[in-house]
Amino acid sequence: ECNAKSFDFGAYHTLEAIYSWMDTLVSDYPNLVSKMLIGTSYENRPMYVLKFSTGGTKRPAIWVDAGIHSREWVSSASTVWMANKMATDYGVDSSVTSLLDQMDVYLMIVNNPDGYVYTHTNDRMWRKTRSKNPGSVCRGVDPNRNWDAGFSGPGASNNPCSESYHGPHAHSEIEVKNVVDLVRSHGNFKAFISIHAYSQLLMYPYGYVCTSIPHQAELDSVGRSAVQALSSLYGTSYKVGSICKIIYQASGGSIDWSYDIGIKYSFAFELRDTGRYGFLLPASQIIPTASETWLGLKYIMEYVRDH
Ligand code: ING
Ligand code: ZN
Repeated sequence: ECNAKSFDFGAYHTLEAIYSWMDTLVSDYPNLVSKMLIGTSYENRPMYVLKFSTGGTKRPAIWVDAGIHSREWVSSASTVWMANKMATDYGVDSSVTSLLDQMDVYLMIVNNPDGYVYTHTNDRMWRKTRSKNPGSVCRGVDPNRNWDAGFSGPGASNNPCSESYHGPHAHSEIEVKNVVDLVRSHGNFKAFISIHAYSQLLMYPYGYVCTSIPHQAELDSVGRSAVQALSSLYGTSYKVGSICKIIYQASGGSIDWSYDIGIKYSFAFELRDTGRYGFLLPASQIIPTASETWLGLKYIMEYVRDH
């Protein structure tokens, strides 16, 4: 049995351990945190979102997801730490308190639970979902090529055996569809932030084209300030830019979809490192990574609250 105090934030955990820690967080902070079941995965695992709210109905909200790519363990591990940080800071830290007095924050810690389990049991480097592809021996769709934003365009593959297979149609993956339905039915998200690893980047749309978005100047400046806050802790260096210009052209990505449905503050983080350990980032770096990322994320959330 583990409670929030004995949970080791500096270790990587199984899905089961993360899910049971969520229940502890909810029971420790019942007036702040609730657990929403937004659907089930392809292999019928529950998909949970932690909702941080101090009241109201459909307050303006911030969406944060992690673990859409299952091998990017530090993304989910950092988001666990940040969830705990937000819960413990409410009522103590004035910026977290004023944020949660005005807005709701939704944290999805494991967006691809089937893939996450598979990385623990079979293949540490698995990235995609685990759905079956008719007519192919290869399984899985890249859930970050599956959104309805330039779907099946450049930077995605039509080969089911590819790591960047876009799937048979937009939102074919239940893990993507469940998020799309929640975000659309809520209707009041002001920011949509997806957490990946690795490369140390803070990105904004677009990935599906290399042209600039209408809010390029604003998002670039918010991104630069966020990265400045992040770097202030340990000097970790981050680059800021559009997905297409800073990493590669990629169609069907989540933050392009969120931006195109009108969520202006759409960002994606690529956490540590720059390739020395890559996806196999040592557990000793979880808390430092989470702590610095929190400063960048908090900057974005405060900016969104004030604009
Ligand atoms: N990188 C992201 C990927 O899906 C990305 C980069 C982010 C593309 C957002 C499109 C939109 O390829 C990793 N590491 O997964
Ligand atoms: Zn990723």
